Amino acid sequence: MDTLRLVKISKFLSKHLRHQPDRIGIKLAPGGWVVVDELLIACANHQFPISHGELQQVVATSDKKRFSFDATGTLIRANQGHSVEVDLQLQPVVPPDVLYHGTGSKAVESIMQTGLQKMSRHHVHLSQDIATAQIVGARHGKAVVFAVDAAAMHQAGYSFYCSDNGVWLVELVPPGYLQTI
Ligand code: HQG
Repeated sequence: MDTLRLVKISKFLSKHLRHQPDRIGIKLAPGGWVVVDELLIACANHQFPISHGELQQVVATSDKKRFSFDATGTLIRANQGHSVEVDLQLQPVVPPDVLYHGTGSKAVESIMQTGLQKMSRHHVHLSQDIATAQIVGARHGKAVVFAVDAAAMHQAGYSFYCSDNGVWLVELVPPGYLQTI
């Protein structure tokens, strides 16, 4: 499959598994799961037929492991990034001492005042390495990377979650735990 088709399918799946399942008449079960066969029928019914093979290839090759099948391969979900109400059933885990968040330079002042907010997503997204944070930040203009004192936040009682694709998630990062690097 060519890259263009791959990206197109990935975007279509992101849109409907994270943001607008209603648009193609699917419902996310707890955990964000959708029956694969139902998804493929819904896609075909909405002028976007995807073969089972293509779906498997997109899940396997997505640069950020955006989607997962369950153990049986009959269910699929987006690993994170939802804006619709969904309980991903993630378990809180002890975070690494330091995590990183990349943003655009224009947002820095506001973030220093009100902290990192989840905006339209369910959580604030953090990464374990600076390079990833830089790439995420560059999506918003000139990238600025914050170091997050996750150890202190954990100590203070904040819950951290790690999605299937290694993105760290937290409800909020107050300004006191942030430092630009
Ligand atoms: C900023 C992509 C002003 C925040 C990426 C960010 C990631 C504030 C933007 C994933 C703020 C929200 C998530 C405040 C936060 N004042 N700006 N108080 N608090 N912000 O896209 O973290 O392609 O919702 O810094 O690779 O950029 O979707 O979050 O710049 O993994 O798979 O508000 O999305 O992955 O932007 O990106 P986003 P994000 P996917």
